[in-house]
Amino acid sequence: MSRLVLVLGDQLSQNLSALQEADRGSDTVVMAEVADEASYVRHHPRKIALVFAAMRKFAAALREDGWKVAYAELDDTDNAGSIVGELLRRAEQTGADEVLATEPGEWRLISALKHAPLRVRILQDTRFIASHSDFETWAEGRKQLRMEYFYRDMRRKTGLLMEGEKPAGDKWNYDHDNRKPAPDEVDFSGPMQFTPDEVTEDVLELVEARFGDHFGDLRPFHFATTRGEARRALAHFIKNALPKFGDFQDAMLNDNRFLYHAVISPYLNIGLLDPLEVCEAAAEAWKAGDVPINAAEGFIRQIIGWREYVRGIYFLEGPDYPARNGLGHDRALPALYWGGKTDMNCLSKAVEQTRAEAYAHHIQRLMVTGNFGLLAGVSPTELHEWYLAVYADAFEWVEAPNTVGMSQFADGGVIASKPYVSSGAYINRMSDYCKNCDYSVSKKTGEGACPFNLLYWHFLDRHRDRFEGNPRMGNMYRTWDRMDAARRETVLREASEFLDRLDAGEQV
Ligand code: FAD
Ligand code: DLZ
Ligand code: SF4
Repeated sequence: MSRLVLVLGDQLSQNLSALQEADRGSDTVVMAEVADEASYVRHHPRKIALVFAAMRKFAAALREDGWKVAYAELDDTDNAGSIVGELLRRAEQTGADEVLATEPGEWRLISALKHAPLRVRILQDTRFIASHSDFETWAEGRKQLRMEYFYRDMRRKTGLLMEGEKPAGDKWNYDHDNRKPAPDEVDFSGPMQFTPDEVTEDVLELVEARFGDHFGDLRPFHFATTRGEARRALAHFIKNALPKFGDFQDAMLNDNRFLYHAVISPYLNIGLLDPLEVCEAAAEAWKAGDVPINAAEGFIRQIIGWREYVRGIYFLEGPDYPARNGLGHDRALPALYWGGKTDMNCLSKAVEQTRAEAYAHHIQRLMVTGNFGLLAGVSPTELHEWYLAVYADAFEWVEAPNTVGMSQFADGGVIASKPYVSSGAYINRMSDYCKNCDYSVSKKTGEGACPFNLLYWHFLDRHRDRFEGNPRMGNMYRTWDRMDAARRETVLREASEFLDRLDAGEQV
């Protein structure tokens, strides 16, 4: 009997476990652009276009390699509209009696496959360095699941930046050197851009017609859509930006959307690049003397550390994780996240570039849009859906732990040991946003005071019971308590008034 081999839109890797297990002589690969996947959140049009264009080219490459591929385009009249529907349709057409699938990166789809009226064999996704059982073994018996210790194990396991048993340069982590404020000039022209070919153009027209009303600019579309292109984009980054990646990793600029960032997460997450090949390229550049250790280590840590760690947490914590709301936040997502006008320049810039690029770098996501959501008490579920929709690299296994856990502390502290909150001072130190803002970052209260300054204390005050005993937050509470009572009252009143205006839909 023949089998079906499911390849999802974020499983575009030749070494996918389902493909390795299959027989190209007798099995049929099933790939499908389906309405269900394209609309479970209102994805940024550029994300949909990236996934569809890369899927079409991957299917063509598989056919060239001798695979039979049953591919459904979104507009095919008999398209069943869902992954399981497509599998059923293809099973009927081919007479296949089993489906081979690599585990999807989202509980929703795993459950759909498990409940499908078909025999589905779900295989491990071996494109990660840590398997589920590796992560469970590491997590077992630990009171706190801190990324740093997991990361050291991943360094030992991969041998990356290791000198025998010791870390290169005798230090595991060079983060201390990686917090330089924004530079005056950036000598990197940004990620490599690719001109759409005919296949991509067809997809762009389809996406324009079907999803043109979603938040986000579809064009210009310059993403890599094949493995070959993604490898060129990686090489371009390693040569031209990695040397300064570490220094300016946390910086933000009004007029530069990418600084020295790689912008390879979409390619890693849909399978065009392999995490180990990416890290090996960075380690080689360090060995060749082209890249300083703080840059190579900082970059590799993001991938074998953070990326693997958040995946481990997502699968360890279970299907309820994305819906957690440990701080009981329930404010509706403000319209400014969808491009509504705001006088806060940092938010305006972060959202504007999200619309234009389907990309913002980590500190923009964490310390601008995330920080504001947390300080303002926005529902973490609404924020989670927003992040999942608007970024080209957003897939639930990686997005939810970053949003619900790291950014919103809604998982009760599984990921973060304290909430990532800051006043305007941090944003001012790391960016030039405040120079172009209607608010004044140096004003703590009164007309024109930076809203982050007000909301920061409002957050700490309203969550005093939860955080006062946190050893990393004691100083903050002591500073708050040293302020005179009238000042504290003014801060809290002005913060409440600001939140009332936000709720009323006024421009803030
Ligand atoms: P670089 O800064 O150049 O880093 C290199 C690579 O490291 C990235 O490509 C990425 O693969 C990896 N990486 C870095 N930080 C993380 C992290 N915290 N978790 C996982 N991988 C990381 N990343 C996603 O890939 N998808 C998401 O949906 C996503 N959602 C996020 C939501 C929030 C609220 C926050 C705070 C972070 C989120 N991140 C997400 C992590 C991070 O912001 C992005 O990986 C990074 O901005 C991607 O851009 P880059 O390729 O230029 O990264
Ligand atoms: C993100 C996405 C989109 C927009 N469309 C499709 C699709 O039509 N077909 C498909 O197989 N995959 C798509 N994807 C990726 C899936 O949503 C992804 O596999 C799951 O969210 C699990 O990570
Ligand atoms: Fe953002 Fe406040 Fe700076 Fe304005 S002053 S850019 S609101 S941090």
